Amino acid sequence: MNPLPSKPELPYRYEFQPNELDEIEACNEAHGFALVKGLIDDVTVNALRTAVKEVLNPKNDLEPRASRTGHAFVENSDALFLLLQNEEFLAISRKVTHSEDLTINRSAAIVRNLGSAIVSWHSDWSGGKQPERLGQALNHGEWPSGLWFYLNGSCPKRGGLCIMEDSHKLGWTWPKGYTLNAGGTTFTREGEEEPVAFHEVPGCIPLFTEPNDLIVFAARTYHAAFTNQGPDIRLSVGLNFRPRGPVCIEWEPTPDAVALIGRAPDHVQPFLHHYTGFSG
Ligand SMILES: O=C(O)CCC(=O)C(=O)O
Ligand SMILES: [Fe+2]
Repeated sequence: MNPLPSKPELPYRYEFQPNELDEIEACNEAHGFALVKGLIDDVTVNALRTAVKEVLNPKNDLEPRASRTGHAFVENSDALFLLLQNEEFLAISRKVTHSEDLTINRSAAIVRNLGSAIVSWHSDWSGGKQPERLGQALNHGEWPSGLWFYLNGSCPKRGGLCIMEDSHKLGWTWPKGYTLNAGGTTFTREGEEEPVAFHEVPGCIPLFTEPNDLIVFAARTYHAAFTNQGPDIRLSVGLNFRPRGPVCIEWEPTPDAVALIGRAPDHVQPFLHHYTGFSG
């Protein structure tokens, strides 16, 4: 088996301190991603880890190789409210969403057991066509789809994330000479039959982060994830925003969203104007 990729040396800086707002935004615009070091403290990391485990794996019965995803995670765990008190996180979110006033767009958490299947290359963006489901409507805009914390740290061995550099740009195509198979899991090189691993195509950047770091990627950026080789169940949580206001077309909030709006504390309320929740 080919070795897993190590941290790449890139000709540009993509790791930033939380106060480097202009640089974070410029890197995300130029290359489709940026990493922010040490954004949340260990107390928040532990609160988020506990929340992800309690909501998605409360009986600790996740099957080997299995994954579980919880959508509208903010409705199931008040731990996400901590992020809405983190002024640095909010400043970054405002900057990359291009808006002073934010509405929570969507949130999610994922657990991936050892041996989890890879996540094939995909872009979350579903703009360009009239949305038929709320999930499509929430992925319609140009605001970054990824504001993620990988709570064990991200690296290939631990099932971490990788992104395709520059793939957020209009007209971007897979590198010449490479063909992606139908499942999006491997490539073949022109003139060769032997498949190469999904991450061996030029432009793949495996992300190496600590649990306190934020991963930002742009709306259209292609991304994928490695199988988790442990030692721990992978825990991740993501939250993104849109400029304050309704999603691209009128959409009734789900009952769970209405309930959240009814009970959320004052500091969370501004982020719930026009919040819809998630219904698939
Ligand atoms: O689990 C991951 O690392 C990526 C998940 C993802 O891209 C998605 O759910 O859209
Ligand atoms: Fe995705």
